[in-house]
Formats: sequence, structure tokens, C-alpha cells
Amino acid sequence: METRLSSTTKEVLISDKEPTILIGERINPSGKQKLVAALQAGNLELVRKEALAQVQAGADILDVNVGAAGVDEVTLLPQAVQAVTDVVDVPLCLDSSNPAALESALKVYHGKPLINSVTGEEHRLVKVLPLVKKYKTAVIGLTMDDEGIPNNPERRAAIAHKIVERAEASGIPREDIIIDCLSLSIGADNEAGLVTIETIGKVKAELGVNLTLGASNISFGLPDRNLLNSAFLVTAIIAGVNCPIVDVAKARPIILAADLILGRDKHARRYIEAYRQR
Ligand code: THG
Repeated sequence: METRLSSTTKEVLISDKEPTILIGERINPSGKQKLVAALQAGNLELVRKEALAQVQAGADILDVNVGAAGVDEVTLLPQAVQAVTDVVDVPLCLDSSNPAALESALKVYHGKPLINSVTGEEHRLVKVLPLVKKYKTAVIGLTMDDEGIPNNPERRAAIAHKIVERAEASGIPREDIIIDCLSLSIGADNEAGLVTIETIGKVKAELGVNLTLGASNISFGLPDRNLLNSAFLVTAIIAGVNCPIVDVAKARPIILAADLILGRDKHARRYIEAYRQR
């Protein structure tokens, strides 16, 4: 299964045979007061700065999310896309729950982006899948529906099946659907990690699709978050995740180690190069 994304001049290939692709999470105002204030003022300087820093740290793709109180995403998301492409040339993951904001960003994007995201909810499927088709993008499908996020792997995987079926029926190829099996806080529910890992295994075996995951959610409310995120990332990569959404500077070393162990780094070239740079 190969998903191809592109920027103006670069192509990124997501596949189990390739090294893990890192989607940088840091252009996102959640938990960042300074970024919230800048976005409310329409100031995109911090967005440019985070874009550059993440690509220098090894991000292959950047997630762009400008959702915050008092922000008009329909206006600001395309402006953020422009700001990011002024300073870096990597494919983008357009992260918004507002379909109108997604479409205004798609209109200014050059290349093939990833839309983040659709769910199994009927109102989301009917709004987002036509955008994926019209703009020939790829899309992240979250394993949640009108009843929320199921707490068992069978029902979570069933939503992945539904999203893939609906997308294929709309003429979207399966390789352009990337499933997110969703991680919740382990601090709130000690089975949360296991449910996610088991869902990843099922979805990979049953659908063969590429898989993403927002790995930092797992450690909310617990100490030593990077340790827990790292352990979870490795477990998720072995189970089948191949393009996680991460804090790149923190996650890249452990991901390079996992790739080396899994035979995705010939002659340990990437692992050794990253060590030399540190
Ligand atoms: N799946 C998909 N998309 C997603 C998520 C997901 N997009 C958003 C989110 N989850 C992934 N992005 C982030 C961004 C920031 C943080 C976590 C996930 C985060 N921020 C710090 C905090 O809240 O403590 C901010 C602190 C800082 O670094 O300054 O942890 O799951 N498809």
C-alpha cells in the first residue's frame, strides 16, 4: 500500500517498506497560549518559525491546525498554508474540523495534501469525502462515529471498514485513506493503550491501509511524558503505524531506532547520520 503526497516540488511516499514518515504536530494552538494570541491577531510569524524548526528537526510532513477561540479558520487556514510554504517545501496535513476552512486551504495548495480528517459520522463523511475526490487529496479517517470512540478494537475497526467502503464508493482509492486508530489518555483508562494497539493490528490485517496516530495523547496527565510516548510509538510502529503525528525533535531518535530494528534503514545510514548530527 503506497500513499503519495506532494508539495510544490517534493513527493513523500508512505509505505510499510519505507522508513516511518514523521508528521510534525507543533503548528497547533492547543495548549500553546502564545500561539493562540498570535493567531487571534492574525500574526503568522510563530507559524513560520515552527514550520522551519520542525523541518530542520526532520519532519517529512507538517500538520497545520489554526483552530482556536476567536479565529476564523476559513480565512486563516489558507493564510497559514501560504506562510508555511513560504519557508519550507514539504507536503502538508490540513487539520480542521471545518469543511469550509479545508476547502479554502485546498484552493491555495500546490500539490497533493493530506486532509485531517474525516470520521465515521454521517455528516462528516458527506462533507469531507467530496473534497478528497474533487481536489484529489489523501485523507485521515478517525475511528470514531456518531456514538463517539468505541472502547473495544472490534467496533473501532468496524468504523475503519465503513470509512474505507464509503470512500471507495465515492471513487477514492484505498491508498489515499490513512486510518487513525486514536489514542486516548492512559492516565484516564489503563486499557486505552491496549485497545489502540489491538485496533492497529486488526485494521492493518483486514484493510492493509497506511496508519497514522497522534502519539502524544496517550500520556496526558502522567509524568515523564516523553518516555511513555516513546514506548507507545515503538509499540504502535511494530503493530503497523507508519506515519505518526509527533513532536519531531523529541520523537525522531526513537523512531529511527525502531526503523533500524525493523529493517527499514539500510546500512543504519539514517540512524548513524542522526547520531552524528546530535
Ligand atoms: N489524530 C489526528 N490529528 C490530530 C491528533 C490526533 N491533530 C491534533 C493532535 N491530535 C496532534 N497534535 C498535537 C499537538 C500538540 C500536542 C499534542 C498533539 C501537545 N501540546 C502541548 C500540550 O498540550 O501540553 C503543548 C505544549 C508545547 O509543546 O508547547 O501535547 O490524535 N489525526
